[in-house]
Amino acid sequence: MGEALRRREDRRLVTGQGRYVDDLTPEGCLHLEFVRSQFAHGEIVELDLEEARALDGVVAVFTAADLAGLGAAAINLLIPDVRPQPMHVLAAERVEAVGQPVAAIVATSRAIARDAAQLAGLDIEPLSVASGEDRPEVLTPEVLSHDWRSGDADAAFAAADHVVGVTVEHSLLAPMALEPRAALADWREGRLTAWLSTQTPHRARDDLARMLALPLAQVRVIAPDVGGAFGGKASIYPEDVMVAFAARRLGAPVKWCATRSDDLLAATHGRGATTSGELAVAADGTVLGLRAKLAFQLGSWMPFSAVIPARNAGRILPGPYRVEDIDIGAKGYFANRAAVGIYRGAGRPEATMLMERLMDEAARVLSLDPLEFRRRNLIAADAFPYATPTGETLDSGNYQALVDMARHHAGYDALRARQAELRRDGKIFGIGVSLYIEPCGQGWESATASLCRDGTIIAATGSSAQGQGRETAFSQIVADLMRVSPERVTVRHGDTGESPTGIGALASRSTAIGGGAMVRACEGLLEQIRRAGAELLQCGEDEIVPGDAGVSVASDQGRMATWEALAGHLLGPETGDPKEAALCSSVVFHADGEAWASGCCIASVIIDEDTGTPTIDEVVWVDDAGVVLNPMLVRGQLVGGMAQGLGEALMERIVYDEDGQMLTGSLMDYAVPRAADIPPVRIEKIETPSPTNPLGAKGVGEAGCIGIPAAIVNAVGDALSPFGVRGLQMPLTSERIWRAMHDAAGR
Ligand code: SMO
Repeated sequence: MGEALRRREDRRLVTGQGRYVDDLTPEGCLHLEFVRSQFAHGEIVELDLEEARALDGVVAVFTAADLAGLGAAAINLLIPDVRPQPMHVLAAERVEAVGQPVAAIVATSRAIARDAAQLAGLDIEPLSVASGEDRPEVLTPEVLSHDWRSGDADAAFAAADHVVGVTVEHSLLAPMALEPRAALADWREGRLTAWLSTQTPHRARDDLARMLALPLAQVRVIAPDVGGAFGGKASIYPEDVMVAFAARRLGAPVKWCATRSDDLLAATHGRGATTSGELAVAADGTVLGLRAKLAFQLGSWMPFSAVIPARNAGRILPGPYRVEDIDIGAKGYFANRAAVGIYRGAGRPEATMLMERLMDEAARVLSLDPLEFRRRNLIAADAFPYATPTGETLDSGNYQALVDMARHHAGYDALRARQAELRRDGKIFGIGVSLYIEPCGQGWESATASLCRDGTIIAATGSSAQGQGRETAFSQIVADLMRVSPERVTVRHGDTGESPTGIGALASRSTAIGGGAMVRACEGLLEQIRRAGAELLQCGEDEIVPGDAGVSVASDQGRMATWEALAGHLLGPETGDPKEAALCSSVVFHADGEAWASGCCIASVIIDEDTGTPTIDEVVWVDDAGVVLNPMLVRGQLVGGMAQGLGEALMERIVYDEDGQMLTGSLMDYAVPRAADIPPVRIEKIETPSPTNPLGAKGVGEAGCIGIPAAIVNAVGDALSPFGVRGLQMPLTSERIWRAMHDAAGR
């Protein structure tokens, strides 16, 4: 542990040996395609599928009438005061978003299914469209409301020397996985097997069983290789359920794979929040109070984690700062659009952006350096565990050290001097700072560690994988604890038929909680190995030493048994399945509270005067992910998150027109960062171990999406401050920046 072990997945994946859902085509596989609504809101007047049904190769057509009696998908109602908007697998009388599935067509080939879908006669009478904004005149029913209050915010604001306010608009974003969504289902001998591109296979199994009214034991969900998810594959979708239903009804394998445009239109979106806040500050630079209103668009139905972004944004809003008196309210609004769910960061980026923009505004009003102003208000390093005013417990951290290290590695004072120099030369250069905290999931995960007949170790986890290198990380844990080489360890995950129950790969929780479970499972297995080894080698249990070859006796290294011999001793001499378990330890690990990662980012940006194009000069970033298991995997996660964070700050945006039609339905119109957009980044770390799990680990998966956008936006704000430009909204495209500079010049 702690070594930059190379990813064992990569040879397979980069040589085209990966197996994603679309690579699986069982004998006799049928293909499903959807007829989708072309209106954002309306009554279905007519749905004529006769022509589609008559097309050669069409096997079946399904409408909502065929699905009567289907159960409901689960929604996680972690906060009260939610009016759940259920998922409809197929629209019945009414459509509520463009792209909503209305009918399903099953054919012998994908091309025929698509052709048949084009032949559907779908007539919709349009109705007025809710746009999900916090304005009653645009028909936006409120479906969620929650408050966090502590101390006396009114008194704090009354006592303040200065009050600053900021409003931030987060565009809707696409959690852009390389592999779009995909589902394949087969029904055999009364059992359903579904291969899904999912980050939560056990949850998907539970949903499919409930919705199709099947016992859990008759449903198996397998996540083969998953090409990214980022929150967008954490909930069951109408398409998944439809594929499973059709497979069962037809008694045949049925497959559906989304196109990129299908996903832009109908996969869950992220962000889409409008936040506004006020900070009360004293003349000496002390933050006294915080007020905020957070408005989240929730789209036309709620995926499992729909309320999580609003909940996360509210509960972490004060960030790493000491603020006792707070009044925070979050609301969620229905809209005739795709569902909005978690997307890498899930409310944390929204909280960080608002708080960090407020901190910059306050520093400006107080004429204090933004880094110095932040430092004065940090929670002290000796104050952990720290009870936040929103009711959370921050387990550990050292925010002063983050700031000091970032200041040092960025050469902050020299950077400010360089800024002054560049400005004298007429250049537009800005420096932006942000601090973030990152809660890394709650609850439990499970693991099973087994010694097999052939002397290998199988480590099965309830956690899942979507490309992060889970097999590498978990084999590293097992190898370290069992004192064997990682090659001896096989990691199993993502198959409800052979891995223990679990929550999945999300919320930056996999290493801390899933890895914590693996540690406990290995400890249990080692105990069994000591007992069995002592019996075989005729010594005390505490004399047994594990090693790559097998177990030996501490006082006499010559006395040893290979792993195979130990397994054979336990299982008996008869030959059997080489993967049969001779010893096995299963645990469900409940984390002792939540682990909180943190970090400090400093970004410098230069803006082209003629075009407004922002170029990030450098990012200097100090992250505290607790004890690091594999620094190379951590760096990959941080840089990947940074790329998506940069996308939010500078270019990404889903656009709907006022009729609810999507204007960004392909990658011709929706901009994602490319390799050339990624700036030079220097990443340093501190390690404050988390006391909540046996590894001392914290999450890293979402940090880049949380901390980086605020640093970039603050850097652009700093660059444009001499122009009197303030409060520019994301994405900070060349055009927006250029217009703001010119509008300011014209005033
Ligand atoms: S947005 Mo993540 O998959 O919790």
